[in-house]
Amino acid sequence: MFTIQDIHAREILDSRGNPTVEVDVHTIDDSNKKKGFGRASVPSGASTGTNEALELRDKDKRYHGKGVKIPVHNVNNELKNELIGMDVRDQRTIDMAMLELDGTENKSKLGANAILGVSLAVAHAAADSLNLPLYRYLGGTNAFTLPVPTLNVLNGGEHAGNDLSIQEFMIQPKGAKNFSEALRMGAETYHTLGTLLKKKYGANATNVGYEGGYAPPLQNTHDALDALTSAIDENGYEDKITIGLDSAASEFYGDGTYSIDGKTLSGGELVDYYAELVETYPILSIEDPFHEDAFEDFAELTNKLKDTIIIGDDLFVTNVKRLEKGIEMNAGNALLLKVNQIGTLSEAFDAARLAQKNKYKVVVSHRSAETEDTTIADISVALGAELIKTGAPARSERNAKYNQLLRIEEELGSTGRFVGM
Ligand code: 2PG
Ligand code: MG
Repeated sequence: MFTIQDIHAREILDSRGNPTVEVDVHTIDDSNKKKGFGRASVPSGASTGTNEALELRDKDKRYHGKGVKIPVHNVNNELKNELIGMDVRDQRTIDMAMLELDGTENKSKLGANAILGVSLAVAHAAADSLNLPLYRYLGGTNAFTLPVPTLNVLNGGEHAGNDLSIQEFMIQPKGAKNFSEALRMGAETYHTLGTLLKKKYGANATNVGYEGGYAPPLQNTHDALDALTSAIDENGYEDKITIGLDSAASEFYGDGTYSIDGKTLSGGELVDYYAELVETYPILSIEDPFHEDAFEDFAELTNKLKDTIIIGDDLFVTNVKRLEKGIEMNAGNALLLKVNQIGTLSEAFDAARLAQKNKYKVVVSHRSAETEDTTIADISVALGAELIKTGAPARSERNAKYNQLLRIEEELGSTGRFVGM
């Protein structure tokens, strides 16, 4: 038995300069007294879905209300008391015990940030106790694959101080021969894009948004996509790199219509708008093309654009119930997996398995505020996810994940196939 001996949470800062929860889990192997250790920290979103599990904050004077002393206290008291003495390998039992202790639908009593910190740190401690890399501990004896990185090189929406409605313009070097080549192609294109933006719009255009992508002072989606395709073409990658969009459309939706490119569009008109974009540019995927409850519009677009990956983020919130509804209605064909939307590793894996069983692709994702934690890189390999999105190939909280994938690629050698596509 690998017994949980101690659990300790603390408040640290994330990439936006806001507090977040970090958790340490200490174990002991009862047979030989060998110690094990796991640490994880919790990310945070800006364009959060209404149906996400609740991120508990102190709402007092410290950090303008954003302190996390309450969830930290919850880990160091209720959760710790409940879990000490349990076998760290019993991830599901541990996760379910935390759910029971919380007792609410959206983890609002103890905080999803408290629960997730423990859940992820437990997985790390179990892997360490068993002397396994995390992806192998979580992924079992699978033949492992490395996901295509989908790099957010141009930011808009809530993530940037410009007027672009669409939140994320990403590049996907899916034609690379392996992950490291894909990352290189992505980084080269990112730098070319910076040069192009500077030449065309001035040095201010290379300021960056929350996820390290450039945030040029543009207003029109076509201008952003033109800049992106120019950067791709200039590197000779037109047959190898596709484009992914995250509209995060709830953020430009109101009173039944969408405000984009100076126009006001209905859901139906937005379907046609996307169809025209896909016709014009090498777009492989569109995330949250409509607001977070627009299951019907998602279904219509999925049906219309048969070769496009339509990803549900705020729509599904990594929640089995919402994904089941989506599958039933053929709304989207891919799940965005964010561990903090649901709050435990076991539930996030349930959502991923349900997606895979129903031929939905899995896109593992960071949040716009991150830390140096690299758990999602290992999760993407453990699940055999087709894509991982974790920002631009810049800023260390983003590159921490890409760099972890480089290490995993190196370790797997010829047994780690690049998903490509
Ligand atoms: C998204 C995410 C991550 P946020 O919408 O997909 O890019 O943004 O974390 O702000 O919700
Ligand atoms: Mg999104």
